[in-house]
Amino acid sequence: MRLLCPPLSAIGLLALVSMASSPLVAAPPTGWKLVFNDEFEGQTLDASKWSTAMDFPGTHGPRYHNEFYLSYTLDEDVIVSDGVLRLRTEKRLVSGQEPMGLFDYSQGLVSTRDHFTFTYGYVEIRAKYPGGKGMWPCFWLMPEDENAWPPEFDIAEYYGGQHKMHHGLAYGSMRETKWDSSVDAETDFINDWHTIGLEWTAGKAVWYVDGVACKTVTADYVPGVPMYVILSNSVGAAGSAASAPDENTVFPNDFQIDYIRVYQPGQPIVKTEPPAPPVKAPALEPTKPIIAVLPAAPLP
Ligand SMILES: [Ca+2]
Repeated sequence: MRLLCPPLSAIGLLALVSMASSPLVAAPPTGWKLVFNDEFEGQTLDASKWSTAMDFPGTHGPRYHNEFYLSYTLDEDVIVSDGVLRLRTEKRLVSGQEPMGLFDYSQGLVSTRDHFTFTYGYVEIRAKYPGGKGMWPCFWLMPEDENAWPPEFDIAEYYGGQHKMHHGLAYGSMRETKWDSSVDAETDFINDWHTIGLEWTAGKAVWYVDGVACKTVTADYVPGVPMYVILSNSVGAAGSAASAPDENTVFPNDFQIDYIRVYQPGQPIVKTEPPAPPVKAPALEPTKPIIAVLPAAPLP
């Protein structure tokens, strides 16, 4: 059952349900069809669905994001076992080739770029996040057109240094990027498994955690372009939103994903333009009242 923003009185009930059973599983909108999924039931990553590197403007290559990160992407940090995708982050000296350089940490990352993109739909993962200062795991969408960023959906981006989950949408332009963001500092994403989803339709996006809508954006800046999925487990640098690791951050650690599923309606979602304003009728020339002037009646 799809749950919308619960009234306060229902939150206690939801908490009881969550404690008493497995995490609530969000369902796609009624009638929507599964168009992409990976249950991670094999022993290796399905190369027909995923790449283990990424690239978009502003990066230094497919295996290193930017100066806000300390981690370099390695294929060996992408592990599939026991029905779960594990994106591992490890503290180790890495001699990078793309770009050249020495890095103090490695990370696992997978991307559907070149394999699967979609415009509008419902995408959901069931996941358990790593915690600790400096950890920066993320479930996000990026535009297929690498020269057209933003948009960017941060469906669930965890700032380990702040103990906060970020749900956000970047829009605007490369020069003037704006963010529509909210933060969840209450839900325990580290010790518990949760379903996290985004329902993305024309002009509207709704973020779900365990089937409960936790953020809604209704705006012209909700994108309508093909986007692809990235799942990553990164290490932040000092000054980043996640901050840098300290001596208490545990390595190695895993961003664990039980599944990813993408659904779309049977009929394509078409963005409809708002109706044109009514044409204002031209003002009529004021007309003079027609007054019949009757001859004065003769006095009796
Ligand atoms: Ca699984």
